[in-house]
Amino acid sequence: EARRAGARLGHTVHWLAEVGSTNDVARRLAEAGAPEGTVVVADRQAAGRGRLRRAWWSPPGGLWMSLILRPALPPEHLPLLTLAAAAAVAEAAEGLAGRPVQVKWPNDVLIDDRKVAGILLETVSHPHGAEYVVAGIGVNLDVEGEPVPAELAGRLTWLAREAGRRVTRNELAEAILQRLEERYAQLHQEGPGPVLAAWRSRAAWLGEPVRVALPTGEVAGIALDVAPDGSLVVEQAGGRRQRILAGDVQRLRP
Ligand code: BT5
Repeated sequence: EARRAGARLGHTVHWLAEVGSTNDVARRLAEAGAPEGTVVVADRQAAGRGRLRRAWWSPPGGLWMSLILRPALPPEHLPLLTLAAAAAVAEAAEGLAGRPVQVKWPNDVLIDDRKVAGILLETVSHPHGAEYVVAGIGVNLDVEGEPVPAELAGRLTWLAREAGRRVTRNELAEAILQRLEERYAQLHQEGPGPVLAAWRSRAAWLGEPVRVALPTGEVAGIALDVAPDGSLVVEQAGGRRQRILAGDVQRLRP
């Protein structure tokens, strides 16, 4: 265990060798009553996951981290935690890499259109209203000579490569937790405005034609904005605007 003295997030950090998914470890700790701000970090994940049970490649050298949050936010603002985390990771990565870092709706962090990090928020509600959120953050930091899986080659990048220097997991985790702590407090104190503004200022593809894959089909149009509930606003041909709560965005190139 390590500590960030006096911090709201990261007061307790469990560093583990190999786990299935740090999100599962954090969930077990949360169920057992671990307080908000407890953090789990693993050297590697055997079953790291993304949204919709997709696999997340988690070799040694990356930052695979989950945080327990017990937010006092209205339920409609919970999706903003994903945007707050993505903005915090982008800010931290940009500071360390010295390269512009963008966010892509809803949960991606990109450098030059390649994914450097992803966020996976899992919310657990109980009948009695007690609720916690596990915020999983995966950052490709270094790949330590591991071959990049063929299906990801050219679509991902890692921070050491972009920074042109070694960045330690410690300094990256510290920078992310510090930024996230600020954004998390801001969300509670000031509502969605500042977090949305921070996210928008780094957003990739706003104003551009996109195609969004939904469980039920597909929507094509211009990605106009992100709404106060964290949804993506897409303007379809003919001017009809649609708010999308979950989906995968692809850029449409002319
Ligand atoms: C995400 O899902 O981007 C969320 C990733 C969250 C990972 C963290 S690590 C700590 C915590 N514990 C976990 O088990 N998870 C969290 P999604 O938007 O669904 O993107 C998944 C897709 O990204 C995959 O289908 C691949 O195409 C691609 N991908 C997989 N591994 C990647 C990697 N290391 N870097 C970049 N892209 C990757």
